[in-house]
Amino acid sequence: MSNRTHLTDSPRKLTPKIVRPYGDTTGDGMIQVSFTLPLPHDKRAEGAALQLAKKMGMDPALVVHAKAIGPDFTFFVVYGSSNHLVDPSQVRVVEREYPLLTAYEVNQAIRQRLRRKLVVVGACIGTDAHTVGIDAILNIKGFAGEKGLECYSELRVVNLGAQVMVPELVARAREEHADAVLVSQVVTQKDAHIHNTTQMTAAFREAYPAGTVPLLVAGGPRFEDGSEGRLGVDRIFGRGTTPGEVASYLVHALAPAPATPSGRKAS
Ligand code: B12
Repeated sequence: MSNRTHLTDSPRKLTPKIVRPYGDTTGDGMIQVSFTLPLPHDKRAEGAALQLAKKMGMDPALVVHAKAIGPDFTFFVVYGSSNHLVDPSQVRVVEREYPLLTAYEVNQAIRQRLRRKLVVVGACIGTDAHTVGIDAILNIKGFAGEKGLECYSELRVVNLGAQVMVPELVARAREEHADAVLVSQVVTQKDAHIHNTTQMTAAFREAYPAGTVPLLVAGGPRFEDGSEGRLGVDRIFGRGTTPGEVASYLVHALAPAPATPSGRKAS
């Protein structure tokens, strides 16, 4: 499963209303955080780390690790009791909105409903060179025991690889008559993933007549759940996504089951 997991408990187990983190004894609130301060490593820096921990609601707090990273920075690990409470009933969970299909079902659905191969163009855009994630989804060898999209007989996959500039991606998507464009963004420094993705979606909307833009999908470990609208993409996939989830989504979005007379979708 991806980041979109069910938090619902088994019916016999009741979820406690309020919880605190657990360290040595139930509800002791113990947590561990790590961060870097732009200070040389000395006693003052350790005091500053504790000051930050207290402001974050950790009390008592202990510096359990401090290491200089060059002359002007120190990395800390702080362990302590958080005085915040967590209310699980207030958590909003985004559920997967489509059924998981087998590879056979994906191929059948595309063959029967689209009557041609579904074309997927994928790339790691901007200066991002982290291709392991997109390759896990697209390459035959796949991920987590599942074969990648290249292995599906009814998908034609064009993987453009790393550091693809947006104009090149748009041009290639047009040339290949892409039904779906899958982009990966792993680097999040200075919100690069957000800037690159919004630039990409704007470029597609400019290049294609309204209503003909391919399905735009972004993936990477640090996209915020539910930020599709802000980024202009149809779907975001996060940490731990498997190729089967993506293939099932492509069917859901591009080759959906026709509605039956009762208004229900046929399986
Ligand atoms: C391997 C790696 C590299 C390799 C990349 C090799 C390659 N060909 O990909 C190399 C050594 C080149 C590299 C370089 C750099 N890296 Co690096 N790298 C990593 C590392 C260790 C693993 C990333 C990885 O492969 N994960 C495994 C894959 C399977 O997971 P994933 O990417 O999350 O993909 C899954 C999902 O997110 C999703 N997914 C991802 N993309 C897509 C796309 C679609 C369409 C879909 C549906 C799903 C999907 O599905 C995948 C499978 O579940 C991470 C740290 C870490 N442990 O994550 C740092 C990390 C990503 N790198 C980092 C950095 C800073 C860099 C450099 C800037 C370092 C430097 N100073 O030079 C450079 C940047 C190079 C560049 N121009 O991009 C930082 C990024 C920090 C940040 N906030 O952005 C990290 C987090 C390390 C760190 N903690 O500092 N890196």
